[in-house]
Amino acid sequence: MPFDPLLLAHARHVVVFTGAGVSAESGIATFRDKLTGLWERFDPAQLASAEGFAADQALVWGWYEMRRAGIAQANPNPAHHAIASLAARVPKLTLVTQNVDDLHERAGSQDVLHLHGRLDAFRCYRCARPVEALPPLADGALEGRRIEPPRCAHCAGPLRPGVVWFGEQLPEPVLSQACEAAEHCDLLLSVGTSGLVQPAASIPRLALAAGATVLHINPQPQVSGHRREFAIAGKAGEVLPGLMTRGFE
Ligand code: BV8
Ligand code: ZN
Repeated sequence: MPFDPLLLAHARHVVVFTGAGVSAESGIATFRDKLTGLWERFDPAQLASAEGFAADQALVWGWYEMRRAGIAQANPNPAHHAIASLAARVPKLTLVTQNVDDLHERAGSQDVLHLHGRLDAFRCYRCARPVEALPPLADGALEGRRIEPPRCAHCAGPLRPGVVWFGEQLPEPVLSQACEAAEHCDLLLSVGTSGLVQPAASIPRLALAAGATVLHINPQPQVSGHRREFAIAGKAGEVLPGLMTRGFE
């Protein structure tokens, strides 16, 4: 039985849970896409870790600066805009993202719960002091090269991106707020995620177990066969605008 878009109009509380796929049509590579250039021989999980950073700070900092430069050049796509407009159409919407870009915010979404932190925040790797002013992007960052991380003004330790690396705990109260929303919503839209990274990937299952309807939007959706779990195979930037139209006819 297909998903009934009118569930959107009748929803009391919608959770939108996004992954890298929601930014794919903005030109941001997903984690499923093979790494290129200097990083070709690495798995993202190796680079996105404290061990990876400690092993080669310039390689990892250069990778994040290339991504930061790419995000700065990217624009929100119709999926980000559809999600931002949905917030005005339902009584309550909680947006939970695994993404470290600011494209949801640039599309107008507010109070975005970033489970894995944000790439536009930096702190000292050694003393953890947050850095207020973002360091300017180094020349050649977009092309991708090794870049020595700037130093902390307080302890001269290297700066690190404000993202959650593999092996690091997810931020609180963000994670608890996301779980709370999943357990109290009546509809969860899971958009552009492979569902491989824990504990974030458990959010849709929490909603399903608590009685919500879950809809996956993904070119290659995976569903468990649960009677309240649905999928629409397609690109988020194409499916979401249509869903918004049909959902509020
Ligand atoms: C923790 C920030 C413990 C950094 C990220 C074995 C089993 C289970 C778990 C583990 C395990 N071994 C280790 C773990 C734990 C580990 C983990 O889950 N590993 C995985 C790889 C097995 N998790 C952790 O380490 C977490 N921390 O567990 O801490 C702990 C506990 C107590 C005390 C101390 C420690 C931390 C995980 C966070 C890692 N950081 N990001 C950075 O960005 O550099 S994760 C990063 O990868 C992203 O944030 C995202 O979450 C994930 C990628 O997932 P997706 O977003 O889904 O993207 P992906 O590319 O995978 O998929 C894209 C999807 O989009 C695809 O399905 C595609 O079909 C679809 N798509 C493509 N185009 C479109 C589209 N969809 C729609 N429209 C399109 N146009
Ligand atoms: Zn410091």
